[in-house]
Amino acid sequence: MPNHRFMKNTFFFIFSLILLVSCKNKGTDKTGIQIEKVSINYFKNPLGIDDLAPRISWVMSSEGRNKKQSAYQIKVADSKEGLDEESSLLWDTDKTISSQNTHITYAGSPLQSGQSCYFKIRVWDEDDSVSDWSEVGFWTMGLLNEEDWKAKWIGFKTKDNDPKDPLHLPAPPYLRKSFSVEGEVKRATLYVTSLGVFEMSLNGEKIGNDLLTPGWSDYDKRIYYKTYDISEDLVQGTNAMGAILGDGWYAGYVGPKELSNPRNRELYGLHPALFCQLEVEYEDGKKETIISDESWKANEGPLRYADLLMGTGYNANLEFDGWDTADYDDQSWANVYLHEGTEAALEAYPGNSIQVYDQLEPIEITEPNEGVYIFNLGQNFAGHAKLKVSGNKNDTIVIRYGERLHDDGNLMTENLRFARATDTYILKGEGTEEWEPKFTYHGFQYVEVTGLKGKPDKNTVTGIAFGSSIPMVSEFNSSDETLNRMFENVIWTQRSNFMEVPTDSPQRDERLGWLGDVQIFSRSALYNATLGAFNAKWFADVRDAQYDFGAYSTFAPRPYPALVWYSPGWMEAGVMVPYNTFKFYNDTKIVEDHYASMTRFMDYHIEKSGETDYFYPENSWTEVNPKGGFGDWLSMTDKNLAHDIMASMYYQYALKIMAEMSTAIGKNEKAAYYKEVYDKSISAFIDHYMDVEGKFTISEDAYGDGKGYFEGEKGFTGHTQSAYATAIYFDILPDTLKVKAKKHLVDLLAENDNLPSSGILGIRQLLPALSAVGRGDLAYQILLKKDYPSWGFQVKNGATTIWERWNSYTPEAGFNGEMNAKMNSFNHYAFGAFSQFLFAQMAGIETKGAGFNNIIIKPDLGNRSLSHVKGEYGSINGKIISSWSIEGTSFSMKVEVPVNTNAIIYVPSVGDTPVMENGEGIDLETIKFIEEKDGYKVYEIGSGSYFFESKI
Ligand code: RAM
Repeated sequence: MPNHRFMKNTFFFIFSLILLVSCKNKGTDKTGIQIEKVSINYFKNPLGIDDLAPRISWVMSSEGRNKKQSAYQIKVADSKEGLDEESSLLWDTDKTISSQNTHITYAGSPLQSGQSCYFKIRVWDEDDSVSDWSEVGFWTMGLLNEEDWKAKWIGFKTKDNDPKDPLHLPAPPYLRKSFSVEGEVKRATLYVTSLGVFEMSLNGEKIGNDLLTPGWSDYDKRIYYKTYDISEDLVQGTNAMGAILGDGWYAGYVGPKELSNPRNRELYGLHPALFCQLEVEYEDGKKETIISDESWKANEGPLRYADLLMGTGYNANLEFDGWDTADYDDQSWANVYLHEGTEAALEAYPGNSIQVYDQLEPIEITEPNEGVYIFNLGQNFAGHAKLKVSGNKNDTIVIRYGERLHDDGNLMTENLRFARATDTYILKGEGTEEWEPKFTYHGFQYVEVTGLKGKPDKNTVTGIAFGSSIPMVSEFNSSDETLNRMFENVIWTQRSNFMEVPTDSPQRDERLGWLGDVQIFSRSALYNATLGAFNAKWFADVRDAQYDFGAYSTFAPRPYPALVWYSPGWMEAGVMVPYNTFKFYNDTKIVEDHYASMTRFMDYHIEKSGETDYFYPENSWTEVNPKGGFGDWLSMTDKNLAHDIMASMYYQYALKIMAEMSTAIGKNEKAAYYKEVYDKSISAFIDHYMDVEGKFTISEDAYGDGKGYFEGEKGFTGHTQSAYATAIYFDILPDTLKVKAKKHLVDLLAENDNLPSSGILGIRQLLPALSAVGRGDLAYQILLKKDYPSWGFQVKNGATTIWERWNSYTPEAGFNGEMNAKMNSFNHYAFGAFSQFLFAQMAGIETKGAGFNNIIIKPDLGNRSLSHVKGEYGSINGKIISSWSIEGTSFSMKVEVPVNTNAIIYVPSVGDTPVMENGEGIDLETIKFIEEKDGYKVYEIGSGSYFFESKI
């Protein structure tokens, strides 16, 4: 036995020494607190924001325990040096007594167009010692006033490439402009947007790392501009700017073929256009503005077409070297035309632009037919393939993409439906040629290449994975390899589908922001990534797509203005996802910005349900299509779960969280109102649908022959896993009924070999609901199954992302023929909603209240079949770790809690066996014992690292 006390003392001595030395080097700090990760509106050093009251947040770290912030000071100035001169400060909070370290709203001098703002922060700790100043952060303001914009909308109309092609695929215009720079440049800022998507270059180099900018919004209502600092890239004398424009979501093919009739494209406008303004500030105070206007020249180029769904065509023989450099002679180029542009509001891009996050090498190359090569990248993802080939002039390489292979080794593309997803490259025949498509993306694991002259190798194709640049902040691993892979699958699925908006799928002609899928996956997604900005951007899309009568549309953005389509369980996302986001970040601005819209939505619900005691009896949703909405979509039950039961519970949950959000922003009357409707709704609902045994019963006759309902011929029931799991998870039942509901849920599972039958409206609820009623053991059993249908079954059958359907593929039925061709994605996050259970219950990391200031760590050990689980979540306050192990009857748990937070720790422990911490009995001076409950000993701790050991 090592002598713990000795080790601890030695450790403590060495540690103090290190601390002493580092404090010495650090100047004034006596707190041991380092300020890390300063951010503005969730971004590090953002450029071109248009928020006049940006919010400042920071994360702190410290080696010590129980470290707290008791006060802060923030200084903001319009130059770095100005931070030390009283007279040039824009804002100085002085020492402000407050423990708040997130979302501190700027309240200094009014911010101006184009202004640069530098800031630094220091804090006082629990002993009133002050820390060192943080590193200096900055942000810049965008162009805030209409008059600031001098640019004009410009474009260049091009023709279709191939008149015989039934698709309309015009050539992306190339635009260019030379301009001169004379004098020392202090700052050069490019503000740019487009109708369609753009890629801009300066002196032959692409500007920035973003792809598919400026992203997708309802272009009739708002259009986002991006800001780039190109101060370092200008040269003295002549410079040149280039722009290539793609159709993107604006003018290209978007969405399912049948929804986008008749032309399936040009949903917002016919031709792409550019709008840009370069502001050059010289050291001598002179300013110059270069804008998009009639003086730009235009041409067609080597990029023959580029479409999100259909792919890209490129003819390298048409390249014009140096077209975007100063020396290029553009005399033969045409003039641009002044595009009609848009009346939409011009706003600073608030989201996370799309960027490359990984590159994948093939793990295998096969040749199923002569000259047809298939590269297996080992991972399903969204992006494109980079090509490295050599050959003769005019050799044509065709690249096709697929998620799976048929049994004969050929690419499976039936599930892409109308998306052609094909890139074509025509060689110029000069040595090794490297090429990447533009303005398109595909969902794939396999790349088929034809047209090669020789045998390819692993360098011929590289997978380029890209998606919205959301900061990834989670880690999960356990002693079960399949579970670890399931989690990886969730991550890849999230990255593939967080593509500007949260989409359902990245491969077929769909890729829409389906609300049902987003709400079910929302908490899982929030554990994995910092989504404050990404979600807030999408909420604007959700508002823009909301119907005047209050309902939220089935997807947002909604590129089909005339389409009236909404569904219970989908539309509640408009309230649920903002709520989840608020809960994760304590971001009340999100609630405030979205509140009027949410109120309108709730008014609509309340009015509709008001006719029937504020719930939905059978057959209440005959006006929607399909009748009842989509229901527990893709469930595996014999009969459909009555849509109205789910509609009622989702509505009730919306009432409940609206009450909570109303309170959070001080609207107490509204909160009371929602609570009152909620209470009425619940009691009427239970009276109607639950018998005394707590069983959901319905009047099946009310649905007649089920005509008009999706798979209505199967008939309806109230008695499904999803129904009970939802009632328990939404916590809408009184305790007596909850116990009964639990029994029904457990019985239904037993009848089904403990395999899930839920569709996408119920699946998130299943495992947490079991945990909530003390059956975490069953939740683990389900989670770890590998039989059909289960997540483990997917992994066993080669899944590297989450499938759309439980039966997307089975060894017996393959891809299910017809069904596959209609709707079958292998990269769909809805069923990935199980993964919130890994963090919230298995690792047990939850927030009490909003924003992970008060943290709960309550691991559910389930059936104890796992010997190890580790969950890590990078919260807005810093990293939270819960990592536990079981060895026989010994349990240990490593916990890390960030500075300025508290945590309630539930240590599993039997009877009166002692709990140890760091090898010793609990030090009750720093760790507060709270209670013993349900097999846990409960403690309250402050920040720091802890190591608990107990007997279980
Ligand atoms: C499918 C989408 C989505 C689902 C809707 C009802 O086409 O992929 O997952 O929400 O239908």
